[in-house]
Amino acid sequence: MSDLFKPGPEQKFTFGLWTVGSIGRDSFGEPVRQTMSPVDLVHLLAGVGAYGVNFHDNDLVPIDATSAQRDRIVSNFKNALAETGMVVPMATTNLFSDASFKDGAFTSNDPKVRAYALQKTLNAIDLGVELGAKIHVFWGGREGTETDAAKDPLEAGKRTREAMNFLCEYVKDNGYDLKFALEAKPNEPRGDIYLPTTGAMLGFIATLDHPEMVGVNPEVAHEHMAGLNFLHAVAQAWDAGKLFHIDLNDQAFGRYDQDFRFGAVNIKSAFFLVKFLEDVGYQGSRHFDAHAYRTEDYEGVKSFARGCMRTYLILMDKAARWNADSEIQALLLEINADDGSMEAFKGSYSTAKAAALKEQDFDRQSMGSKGLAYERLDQLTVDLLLGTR
Ligand code: GLT
Ligand code: MN
Ligand code: MN
Repeated sequence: MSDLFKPGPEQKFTFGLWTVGSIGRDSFGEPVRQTMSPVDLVHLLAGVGAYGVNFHDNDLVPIDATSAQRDRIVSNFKNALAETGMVVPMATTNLFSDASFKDGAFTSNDPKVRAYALQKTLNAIDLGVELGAKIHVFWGGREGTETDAAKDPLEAGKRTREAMNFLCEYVKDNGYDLKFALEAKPNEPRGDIYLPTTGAMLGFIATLDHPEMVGVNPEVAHEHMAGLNFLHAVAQAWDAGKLFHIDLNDQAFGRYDQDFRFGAVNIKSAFFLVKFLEDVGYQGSRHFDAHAYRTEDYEGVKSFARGCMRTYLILMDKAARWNADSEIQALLLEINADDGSMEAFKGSYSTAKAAALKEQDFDRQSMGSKGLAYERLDQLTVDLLLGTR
């Protein structure tokens, strides 16, 4: 593979322990790969050139570990990080696997489950911070319903808000340098999950006591499952100053939660996403929340991980070419041409401006009949992506 597409620390490419560590279990089939230890996974990731590794509390420390076992596991993991130079930018809490969370964690109707979820998250925050994490992700996979007879959506919202407010205060109380990133998903494993899109999360964050501590972790596959344009969700999050983290993968529209290798399905949307992140200067982790096909052994898992990063780097190169392509840029200039005749109507409101605007004649026919050359622009993009340009 050419050096041009060699990952480096500047891209902050990260993977979850649960991604390369996926043993390929699904609802219809048993595991197809042996479980690898967190320490071995750190070495695998370092070997393929990743920058960092993220984890759920229980990816690293089993849910029933004693505190002596926890300390030994954490110390071995720290050694592996030191040996490989890998870092832990993000940690998260598993609030979905254990049977106690079958009807949700923060939104459960059972106050004991809600309190346990809080306790588990406090411990997971401590664990993440101990290993250097600056972001704590919240993915509420079980926070939803199959029947709305079971849970009151208003109550569920209040419970989630109360939990997030409590956890923000805990972070402040302990002086941690930590922010939260909320990850939306429309469904799976629940019939419907609350706050199903990144846009819904952004609206919810504004209702918290410390909105400045909380942003989003949008995932390609999750917006695509909802039939939405991922780039638009990311742009809205960026505009709001809330793009704290991102989960990159791929997913065919309308399918189950596929979590495929980045760029495996829709190259054009992956391209515009990479171009956006590079153009705006996104500085966070580029986290691949995906896993290898179930057909693969661990060599295939490495190919999967290398592929995620390589595709990102190729698309970065394509984005630079797109920005430097004179024909594309000339078209963009033409599309965005401004003859200055509307200057008087731009900017903020004034009574005089509104009055003048009401007097202005517009040539609707010429506006409506003008061709916009988007067909040419899109084909130039396709040519560029297919390597004929
Ligand atoms: C789970 C989910 C992901 C989340 C992870 C963080 S867990 O794999 O499918 O989208 O990001 O909890
Ligand atoms: Mn997913
Ligand atoms: Mn995710």
